[in-house]
Amino acid sequence: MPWMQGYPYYLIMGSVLSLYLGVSSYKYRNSPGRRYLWILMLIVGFIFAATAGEIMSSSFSSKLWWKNVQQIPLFFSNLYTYAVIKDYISRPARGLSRRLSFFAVPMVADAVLIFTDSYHHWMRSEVGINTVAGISGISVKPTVLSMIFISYAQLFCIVATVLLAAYLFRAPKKELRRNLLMLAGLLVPVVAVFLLPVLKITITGFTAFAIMPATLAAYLTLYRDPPASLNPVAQITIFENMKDGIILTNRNDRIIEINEAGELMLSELSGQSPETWLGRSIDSLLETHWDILTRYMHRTEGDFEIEFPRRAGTCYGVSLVSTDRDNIDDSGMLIILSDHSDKKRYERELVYQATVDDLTGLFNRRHFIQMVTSREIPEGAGIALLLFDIDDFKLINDTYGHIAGDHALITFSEEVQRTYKNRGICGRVGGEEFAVCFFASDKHMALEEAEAFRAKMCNHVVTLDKGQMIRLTVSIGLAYSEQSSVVFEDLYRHADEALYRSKTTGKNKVTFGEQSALRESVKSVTTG
Ligand code: GH3
Ligand code: MG
Ligand code: MG
Repeated sequence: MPWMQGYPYYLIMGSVLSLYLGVSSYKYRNSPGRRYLWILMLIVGFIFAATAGEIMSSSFSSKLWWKNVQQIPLFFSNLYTYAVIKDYISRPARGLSRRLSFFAVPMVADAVLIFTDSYHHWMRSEVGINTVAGISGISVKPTVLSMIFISYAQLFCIVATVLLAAYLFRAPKKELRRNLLMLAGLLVPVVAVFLLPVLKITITGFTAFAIMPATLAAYLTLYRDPPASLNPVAQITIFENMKDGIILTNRNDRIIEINEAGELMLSELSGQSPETWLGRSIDSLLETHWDILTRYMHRTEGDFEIEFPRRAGTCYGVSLVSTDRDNIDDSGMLIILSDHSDKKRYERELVYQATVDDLTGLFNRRHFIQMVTSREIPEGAGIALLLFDIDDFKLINDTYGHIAGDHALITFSEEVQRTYKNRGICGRVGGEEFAVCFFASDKHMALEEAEAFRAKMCNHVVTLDKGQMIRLTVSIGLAYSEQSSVVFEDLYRHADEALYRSKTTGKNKVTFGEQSALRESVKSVTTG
């Protein structure tokens, strides 16, 4: 048989291939379901190598030495076939490695007995040379003890086959093809054990070739079949269950990957709901969202937020990541959408709480000051600050109760708010003290405005809870400045001093506060 002349080389090729597969699958040694395959492949590699050594050696003693060496991986190949299958079908297989070391004890004993056989002959009753088709290897007649050891080892391979066959029925349907492939691979060495003697195939090292299909099938199914490989399975599960929408586009802006959340969010964004967005162009969707479109088209990476004019309160966070940073022109984009609506609502709530007085709805003192100091004074105008305090408010509380007092403060504040809605900034700066800031062309205008406000407020009727109607008067301190560089604290101090003067000089009046003109005050007619 001419093809037989290359036999040792086939063995060496088999060895190199198995060793390569073993080394390349070493990196998965910690993944459940794949922890033992790399060992099995290295073992098969050693079987091939030792067989090649046996055939290629010329002396009987070195042939015998290689033969003995070959027995060790041969025995362990059965044990690790079992380990691979057990780990694959019942991951994580707890305590498996401890069980394996226990199962390996007889195999170690077997190897020791084989190596020392020339002294005791417990394992082999006859040792000779067998030459078939020009291939000469060691032939042995095993003793009963040796047969027991061999059967013990082969039992693991048979158990693995049975376990895998039983697993076929409970495994997910989508795994059927690869499980069948693996089972077919496994059946080769199992059947070969029984078939080779029947067919009288006695070529040395043939068993190594019988194990090869099993390891190749396992390699192909566990490492090369993408749905079978653990990492992609985990990735798909994570991908599909993510709350964030993940959308991947290619260089032609077509959606090539999208998860379920992504489908929903794109429909929400666009107002269209196709069966799937997969394969569709992203352009038409983004036309209605220029903020995303411009960044997307320029492949600009970054995070930003978009709000929906159509649905108040809905806010999405958008992250854009280029899929090929080195070659932007040919790059697709990864778009990650996250629903920020709750976060946004919470933020607004916090901002509201931090800036608005919860009783009256006016700005609180801190925010009022912040708003006033950040405001630019327009050309040709000055800034006026009204500080006012309700007169004898304690009396309201004492007469009608604190709740009625609160109610009075609320309705009073609504009137202030209404009066300065589009022309001033209003704040509650103390218990029953308020401030209004507005622009006026000169101090006389400001004074007129303050006086008009005082008059308005004392004419305003506050209706209390139980129907009682009262009028409140206010004492006002006014400060005015035309200098854009005016320091707010100075303005406030002048207004406060003026308010104090209003209070101490009869209440229900406006006093103009200015260093040079502190004495200037406007006496008003007391009403109410
Ligand atoms: P004056 O004309 O000198 O300003 O007299 P007044 O009674 O208004 O002044 P005073 O500062 O002595 O009293 C202010 C009162 O305002 C005392 C306090 O109980 C009341 N007050 C402050 N904040 C609130 C509030 O939020 N609700 C109610 N109901 N009363 C308040
Ligand atoms: Mg008061
Ligand atoms: Mg007061």
